[in-house]
Amino acid sequence: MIMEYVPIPEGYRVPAAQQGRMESFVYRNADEEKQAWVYLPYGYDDSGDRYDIIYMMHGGSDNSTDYLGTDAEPNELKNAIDHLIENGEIRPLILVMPTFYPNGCEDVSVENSARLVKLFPKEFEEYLMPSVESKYRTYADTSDADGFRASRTHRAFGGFSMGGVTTWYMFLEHLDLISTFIPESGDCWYYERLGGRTYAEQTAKLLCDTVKSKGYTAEDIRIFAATGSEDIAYPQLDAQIKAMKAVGDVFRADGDANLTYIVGEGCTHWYAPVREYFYDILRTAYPPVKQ
Ligand code: FER
Repeated sequence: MIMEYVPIPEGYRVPAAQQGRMESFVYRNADEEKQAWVYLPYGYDDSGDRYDIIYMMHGGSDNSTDYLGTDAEPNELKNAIDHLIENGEIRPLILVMPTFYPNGCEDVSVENSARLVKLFPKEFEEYLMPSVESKYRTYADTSDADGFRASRTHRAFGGFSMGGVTTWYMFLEHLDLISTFIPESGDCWYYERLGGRTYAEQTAKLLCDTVKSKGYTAEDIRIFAATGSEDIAYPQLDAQIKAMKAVGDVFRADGDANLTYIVGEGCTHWYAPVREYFYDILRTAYPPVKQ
């Protein structure tokens, strides 16, 4: 399905009356203490409810503040999400912005970033997700493999650029933990760097075979991909998406679609449009839950 790129309305860029909270979240991985940013929706503390959760990864040489900002400096996307929730356009949800860089990492080259994003699915499964979801009220009843698998339909992972590359690694490794994937301006680098174009058919087949080999079907996964027509990642992601549509019945772009694709006309490789695609995706992917 092709989804239209709709910019964030001016009135949604400014602070909402009912504001969610940006919280710094510290956890340990195998080597050190790391920090992520967490967005908690307005009313979280009083509700006792459980919430869908979305993890969003930044791009190469960027950091965990780039998607939503911080508590001191929330950005237009954070404000827009507050408005969407306040006006009942989406369900309230929890967002987590982690980083694939170790603390103080000075080598943010594409080579080193590509090496690190490949390692991230392990950190996610062993350290980040259990730490986050034992603290915050997600649909994981228990913070163990059973609890995380049983709640996979309430968990999403996405990201921009190298964060999009990360998203495809997460797809290959953690379909049992995650149902919804939001790759923005980043392709799958399983075969080689920029492999979404150079190995488009092979990549599509690998993704398709991964779904099937784990016993899942089209109904079990959702992909919301986005990029800009002038984005440096466009040729890679576009070739990959085209090949995915052609590969068989696992990725459906028409009818009962599970593969949704936004191309922002004239948009380039940076956060302003990428935050807006995410705003659009939220409105489609997370409608309010009917009482
Ligand atoms: C792409 C995916 C990721 C791409 C670039 C990147 C040029 C990331 C680059 C960087 O972090 O420098 O398809 O296309």
